[in-house]
Amino acid sequence: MHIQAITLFPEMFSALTQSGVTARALHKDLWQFEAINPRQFADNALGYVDDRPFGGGPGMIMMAPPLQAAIEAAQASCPQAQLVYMSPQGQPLTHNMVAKLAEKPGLTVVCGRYEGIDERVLEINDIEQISIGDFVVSGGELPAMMLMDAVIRLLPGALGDAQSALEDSFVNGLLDCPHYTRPVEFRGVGVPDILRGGNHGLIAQWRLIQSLSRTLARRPDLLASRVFTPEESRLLHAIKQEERDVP
Ligand code: 9WO
Repeated sequence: MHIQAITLFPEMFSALTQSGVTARALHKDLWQFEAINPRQFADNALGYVDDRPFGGGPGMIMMAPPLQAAIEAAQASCPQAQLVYMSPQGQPLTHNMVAKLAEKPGLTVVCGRYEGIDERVLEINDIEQISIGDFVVSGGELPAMMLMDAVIRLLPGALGDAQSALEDSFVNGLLDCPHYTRPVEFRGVGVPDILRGGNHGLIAQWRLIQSLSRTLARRPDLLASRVFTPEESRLLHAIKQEERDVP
C-alpha cells in the first residue's frame, strides 16, 4: 500500500517508519511511505504557507495554493489513493472504516497545522474528513499516524498469525477481556483460577463474560448496535440479572 502524508513536519513520521510493527511492515515492503511538504510548493520567496483568516480572529490558516499543489503532486504519484483530512469536524473513526481503508491501493492523509486549512481545498478535492476523537491537538500529524498505524497493522502479513487471531477482539464489537502473565502473585494480587486450570472451553467462556460485562459497564453504546449469538444473549442476560441481585 502506498501511503502519503501531506505535512509541514515530515520528520514526525519516523515514529511509524522506525519503530515496531509498522517499521517491520515497511521493511517487508507491505507499505511504502512518501511525505510531501507544501512548503516545497510555496510560490513566494520566503516560503510561507500560512496567512491571516478572512473575517479576522486569532491565528493563521494554511493557504490553498501550496496545499493544492502538494495534493496534486501526491495524486500524480498515486492516482488511486483515498484522500483524507484529519479533523475534529470529521466522521469518528471506527474499526470498520480502518478495515475498508486497508483494502485500498493507497492512502493520502492531509495534515493541517495552525488553526486549520482553507475550506476551498476540502471542497475542491472532495476530501473525506476523519476524526479520532472529540479533542484538539496542535496538528493533524499525530492523528494521521494513528490512522496509518491502525491501517498498516491490518495489511496481510503485518502481524504474526497468533496476533492476527487476537485482532478478533475489537472486530467482534466488544471490549477486550483482562490479561495476565507471570508472576502468579503480584503485590498480593493473584490470577483468576480459571485461567490456570487448562480447560479451554471454560477459559473462552470466562473471557466472553468479562468482555460482555466490561462492555455493558463502560460502553453500553457498543452493545446497542450489535447482533448477539444465542450464547452471548444468555450470558448478557445472566450478567444483568446478577447486577440486579448484587447492586
Ligand atoms: C486551533 C485553534 C487555536 C485557537 C482557537 C481555535 C483553534 N482551533 C484550532 C484547531 O482546530 N486547529 C487544528 C489543529 C487545525 C487542523 C489540524 N489540527 C488538528 C487536527 N487538531 N486536532 C486534530 C484532530 C484530527 C482528528 N481527530 C482529532 C483531532
